[in-house]
Amino acid sequence: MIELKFSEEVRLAKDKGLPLVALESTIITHGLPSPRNLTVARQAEAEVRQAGAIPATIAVIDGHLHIGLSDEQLEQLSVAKDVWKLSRADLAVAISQKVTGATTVAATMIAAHLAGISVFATGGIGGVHRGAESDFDVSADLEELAKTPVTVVSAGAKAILDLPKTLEVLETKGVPVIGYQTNELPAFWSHESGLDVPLRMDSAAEIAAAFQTRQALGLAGGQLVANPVPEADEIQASVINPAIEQAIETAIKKGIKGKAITPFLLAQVLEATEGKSLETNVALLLNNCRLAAEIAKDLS
Ligand code: PSU
Ligand code: MN
Repeated sequence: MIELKFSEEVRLAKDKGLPLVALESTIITHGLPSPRNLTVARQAEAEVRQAGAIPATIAVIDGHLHIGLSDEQLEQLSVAKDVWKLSRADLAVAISQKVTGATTVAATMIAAHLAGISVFATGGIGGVHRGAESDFDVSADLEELAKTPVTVVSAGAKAILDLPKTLEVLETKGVPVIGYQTNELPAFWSHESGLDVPLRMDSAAEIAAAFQTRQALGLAGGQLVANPVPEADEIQASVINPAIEQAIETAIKKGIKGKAITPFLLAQVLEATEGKSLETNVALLLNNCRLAAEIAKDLS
């Protein structure tokens, strides 16, 4: 077995059976600009604690799989260069090659499950990219949701993606997509996608119960919670969509694809909205941290 490096706080929480919430690290290294990334990483942890659970930020540092990072480690990661972006395909390689890597939704789910953590808060999951019918770019996050028993709290899939196709793939893979207090699939920066969310729940307790029932049925995989961005913080779909379309056009012109595409599009949208997309991204992440903590409390 791979040795998991638990932080002191997470180890104590596990010993006492306290509710835990996993947090990813790709958002720190590839999703948000420095130095704001460090502030946000700290805020996300603080939000989980404030809501009564213990945060466990997950990353591979010098080949060690860390479950919970010290503040110094968060700081190091926020300025580190050449950090790998780890999905399911990369996790074992990064550990065996003793490198430093940030975990995406897929890799964070794997690590959380190994660590006995069943709730995870992120911003938006990866999904089916626009144009996937020709380039086949479908995030490994979707397959992971089908395989690994973790409840992932998101603000939907990032609106840079093809949301109808993302929903179809999740349905095919048997992943429950649960709108939290909404019938519409939220679209990350805005609450509006024009798409119906397949399932709806209005309380954290219902989400926790559905997870436990899935386990009791012996069904593999987790669930995706789609928690709309708070209305005060959202960017209207009519404003964000042109910025996204422009960003995608630029990416095509520059030939950007694969692992680089998501960070590139996020950075382009940030520029086009003069930083407003970043504020919205932070607000929805913190909102997801609060809901994840509630679910974790109901599960423990
Ligand atoms: N959501 C954000 N910022 C991010 C990501 C999600 O607000 O940086 C990251 C997540 O780690 C997600 C990854 O798993 O982007 C998806 O990348 P890809 O499309 O290459 O699978
Ligand atoms: Mn991809």
